[in-house]
Amino acid sequence: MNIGITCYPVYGGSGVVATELGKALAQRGHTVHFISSSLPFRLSHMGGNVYFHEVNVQSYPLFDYPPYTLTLTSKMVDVAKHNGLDVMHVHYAIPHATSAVMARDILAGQGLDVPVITTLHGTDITLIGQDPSFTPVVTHSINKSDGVTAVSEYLRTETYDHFDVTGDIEVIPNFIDMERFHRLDKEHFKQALCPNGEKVIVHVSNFRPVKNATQVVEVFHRLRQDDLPVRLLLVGDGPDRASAERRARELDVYDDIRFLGKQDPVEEILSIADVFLMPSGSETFGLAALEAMACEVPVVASDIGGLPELVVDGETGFLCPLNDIDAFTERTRQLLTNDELQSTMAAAALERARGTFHVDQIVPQYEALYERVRDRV
Ligand code: GMT
Repeated sequence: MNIGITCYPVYGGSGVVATELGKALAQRGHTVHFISSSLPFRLSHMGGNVYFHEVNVQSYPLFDYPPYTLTLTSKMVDVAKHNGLDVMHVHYAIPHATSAVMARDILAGQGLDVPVITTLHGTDITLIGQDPSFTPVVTHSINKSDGVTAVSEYLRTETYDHFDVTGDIEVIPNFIDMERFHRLDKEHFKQALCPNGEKVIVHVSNFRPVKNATQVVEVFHRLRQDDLPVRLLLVGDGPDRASAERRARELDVYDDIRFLGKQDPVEEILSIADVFLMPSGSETFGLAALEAMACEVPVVASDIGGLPELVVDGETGFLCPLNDIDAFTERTRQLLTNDELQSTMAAAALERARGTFHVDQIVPQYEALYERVRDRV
């Protein structure tokens, strides 16, 4: 099939999922056209059947705000028409679903039938989409899509609870490419960071307030107070990085923490981790946790959102009440001080990632949906 994919190109879960999906579809023989404001950051190697179409927004003295949504719509029409797209698959409802629905209607006026699939990811539904300035247009765009998917049961329920959505929403969870994400031998790296055999805690996020990155520093401080030999690696960047750094200095643990910033080879860092911390206040799925699990790292996460659908409490890691720093500290300590428990959970995490969320298991679900909407069955 000829598949158009639109996503945010920057660091963020929905863009990662969209890009990995496009790459997997291309590997399975489809032709994939990415339509986005810049090259999606994980799309470094393009094969012969992967194309990128940049959306160039025009500025004009009259525009206080250049109308990106309209430029994107026109680009979708152009790409669909000239490349014979069978389907347009958009990731994150705002404004991608709106543009795609408009593009489909324009194409229909020209005698072309190009259905729209919208994948709901997270804050498009749980946060920003619920703002009254967006709700009517998000509801309309979902209802007018030809197929709608959500990345977890939790997100599906949230959508029905907060929007007047009338059609079916299919749950297709996020997935993992085990060829890339698996535990690598990174002994030299571990040795350099932990010369005395210290354990390693890792947190990966975009440091938005919802990720509660400062809580990771609080947990680490409590573990260090008991002289536990442990180091903390913080991967990513964003608005809360400065406050996390400040808190680390206040608590006098800065020297035992490495703020690594944005990193592409996350799997190399995860390969030396003993525990992955995700104290998020909201998480529809938790892709970063799945990447950790694939690298045999047990996850200690908040018991909220879609995380219970990923992390099996007491088996592949632990779920803790939201904002309960004591519980996070205690569960992390258990894993760092009990090697047998840690390795049992590490193996179970790998098994869950491979058995339930493997790319080969999930991508065919998208292909089946594309065929259904294309054939209107
Ligand atoms: O908040 C982010 O990390 C970005 C956000 C997005 O929509 O781009 O991520 C959401 O989608 C990811 C991929 O489906 C999920 O794994 C994340 O859990 C979800 N983030 C939130 O719900 C906060």
